[in-house]
Amino acid sequence: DTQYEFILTDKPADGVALITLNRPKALNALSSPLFKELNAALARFDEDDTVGAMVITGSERAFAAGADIKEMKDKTYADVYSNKFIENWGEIARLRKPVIAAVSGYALGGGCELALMCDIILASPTATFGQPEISIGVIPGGGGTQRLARVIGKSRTMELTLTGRNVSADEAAAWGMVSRVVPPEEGTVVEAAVKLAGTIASKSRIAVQAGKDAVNAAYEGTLAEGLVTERRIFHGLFATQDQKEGMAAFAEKRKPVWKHQ
Ligand code: CO8
Repeated sequence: DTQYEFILTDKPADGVALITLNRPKALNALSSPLFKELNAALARFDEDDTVGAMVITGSERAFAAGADIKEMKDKTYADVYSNKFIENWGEIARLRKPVIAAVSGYALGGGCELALMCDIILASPTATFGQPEISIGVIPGGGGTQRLARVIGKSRTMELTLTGRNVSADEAAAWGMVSRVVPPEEGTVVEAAVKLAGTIASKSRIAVQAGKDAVNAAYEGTLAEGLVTERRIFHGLFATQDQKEGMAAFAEKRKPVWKHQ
């Protein structure tokens, strides 16, 4: 895609958009210009009716080795505070469509946080996660302490945040940080993520969006609030054509034809 300098975009399968972080020499360090392009591409695909799910990946060596330390090193408190540095990097978490992180190699610091902002994380056996910020005199700033604590608990999050040690793909899977490690015989982690995205894209878009909203309610609020939210969204889907079609197709023993409304 000629309109971007630091990412590549593609539509590798029906209903699937793929964004590849492309600063290989810097191990995909997340600079402001890179994130601007990433947000723009994600927003474009979120609006694109031919896309049902998105995949973000990096290179084999690095998903992303963190925010760009060389860009950050001379910034002052006034710079980062008044310019709301990295605030709009969280826009990924507000997209309507599901985003899958396909992680190979280093997912460190902001790279780990970027993966955690996605809805599903698939890991290659080489994936390495960590929040090494403590070793450069700071702490995670893109949700690492918050999202990790919800996903892997306080004790593990404290250990990672306070020591900066890395976690292997298998350990991340055992902790529930990633949905699974893709074994080599299944192909690359990107291929597996594109396949998974294709499966999601083959469902009713409106039901998928509702499912994402409902799961996010579990992640963000209390159980009581979440149960109410889920039931309201479930009830709401009875106003859609896809609920009528999906249930009619089941009763008639045929495949549903989604209208996505
Ligand atoms: N920033 C800038 N450049 C980087 C970064 C980075 N985070 N990581 C790697 N690079 C560059 C290196 O400087 C090097 O460039 P050059 O060839 O010009 O010297 C090139 O990438 C290759 O890296 P290495 O030579 O270091 O490769 P190694 O295989 O020896 O080591 C490591 C790989 C272990 C990943 C190592 O590069 C490393 O430790 N990187 C830094 C990891 C880190 O500390 N990350 C956290 C950064 S702070 C942060 O992310 C704050 C988050 C803010 C919120 C973001 C929300 C999304």
